[in-house]
Amino acid sequence: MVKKALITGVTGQDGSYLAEFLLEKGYEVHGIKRRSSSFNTQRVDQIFQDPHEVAPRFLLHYGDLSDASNLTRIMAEVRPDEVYNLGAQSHVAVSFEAPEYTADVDGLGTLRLLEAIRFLGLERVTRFYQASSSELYGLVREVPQTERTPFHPRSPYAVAKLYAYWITVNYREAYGIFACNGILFNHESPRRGETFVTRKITRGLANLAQGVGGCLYLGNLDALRDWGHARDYVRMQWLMLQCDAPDDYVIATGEQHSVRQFLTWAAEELGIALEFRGTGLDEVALVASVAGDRAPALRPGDVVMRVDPKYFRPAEVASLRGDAAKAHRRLGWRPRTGLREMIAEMVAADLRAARQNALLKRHGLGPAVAQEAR
Ligand code: NDP
Ligand code: GDR
Repeated sequence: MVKKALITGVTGQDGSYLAEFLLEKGYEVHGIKRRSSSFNTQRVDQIFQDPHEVAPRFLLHYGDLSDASNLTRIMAEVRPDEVYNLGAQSHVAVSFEAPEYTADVDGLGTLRLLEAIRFLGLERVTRFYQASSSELYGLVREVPQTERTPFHPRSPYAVAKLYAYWITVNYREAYGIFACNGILFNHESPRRGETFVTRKITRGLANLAQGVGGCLYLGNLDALRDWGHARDYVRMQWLMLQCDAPDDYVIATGEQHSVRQFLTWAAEELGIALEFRGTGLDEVALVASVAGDRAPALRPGDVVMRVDPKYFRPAEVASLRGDAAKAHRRLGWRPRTGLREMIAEMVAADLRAARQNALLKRHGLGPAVAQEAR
């Protein structure tokens, strides 16, 4: 029998990698996508299959985590062996601006899926993965963080995810559903949304290097994060649902770096050495030297980054570093891609796009490059 998986958030970074991974494993993959006024399936276009084919193995359904009847209907139609709940308003800063929506989608959305499993009597049929987050730890209590570290969420996003975490545990204990939380630390890739700090940096610097964009504006450069590669992390999402018993796992690299360090290494991939001057809100990053042919538009002394208080959060999460020993011990999981390797991959992808942008610009064509994403 071909296994069926249902993925919420299939159009996002993780959803697209997970769909590819499960298709390679022979699954029939169903994804829930939101209706939008313009196409929003770029990340899964490469695995699209003609729905008129006799037996397509990748199918998309319109849906929304705020709509219980819609989710229940899709669940009843698909009767999945595995549900991966990756859909979310996933931007921490945006959650301060849209707290109620974030609570509805990220918190109650999880409940709606679990209730659909229960309502349809699928408790012994459907395994459930919840995309929990290192943001649950919030205020630093201990470093590194493990499955036993107490939670102290610091944003409406994290508070919503805390509800989702506990409702997943509760449905496991109350109804015997095979439900797992993956407490994932930050993971990135060339498919990362453009407004998360890593992608904002790699995309912004690549455009600057090619002369199609202005200075990069960032917030807290001292924030410390444990950054891994999304491709490695979706493998673990699947592994968790293949165990004999459901449980919760931290997924992390165990290494920690600052936003400033990430910026420095991303610049190095473009042949740019940076010099930081000033402190706090007056800190800037200038080009110290340029080598090679990847940054023809930059000269020593050019300012590539300024700090903008707009990007500081009402409450910050200062330091995250995870200990994934349990995942290693029980599931044999270890990350495969190092941070420098991942930065090189992200910069290379954004450089290709930036060169194309520069070409379009030279011909008076093409998109205006908005540097100042969130
Ligand atoms: P993305 O922001 O790239 O993807 C989020 C997905 O959720 C998109 O497909 C988006 O659709 C969809 N979505 C948003 N709102 C709704 C809604 N109301 N109903 C249905 N779908 C919706 O996130 P990632 O892929 O990076 O992360 C996947 C999950 O893992 C998220 O839940 C995130 O919170 C969590 N997480 C992520 C980490 C990371 O570092 N990446 C770390 C820990 C947890 P659309 O494309 O239409 O916007
Ligand atoms: P995070 O990721 O909040 O950790 O949530 P993000 O990349 O947004 O921020 C990381 C750190 O960088 C600092 N920062 C900036 N962040 C953004 N977005 N833009 C900036 O200009 C900027 N300047 C500095 C932030 O303050 C923060 O400290 C991500 C999301 O994927 C969540 O869904 C997920 O749960 C967590 O990772 C784990």
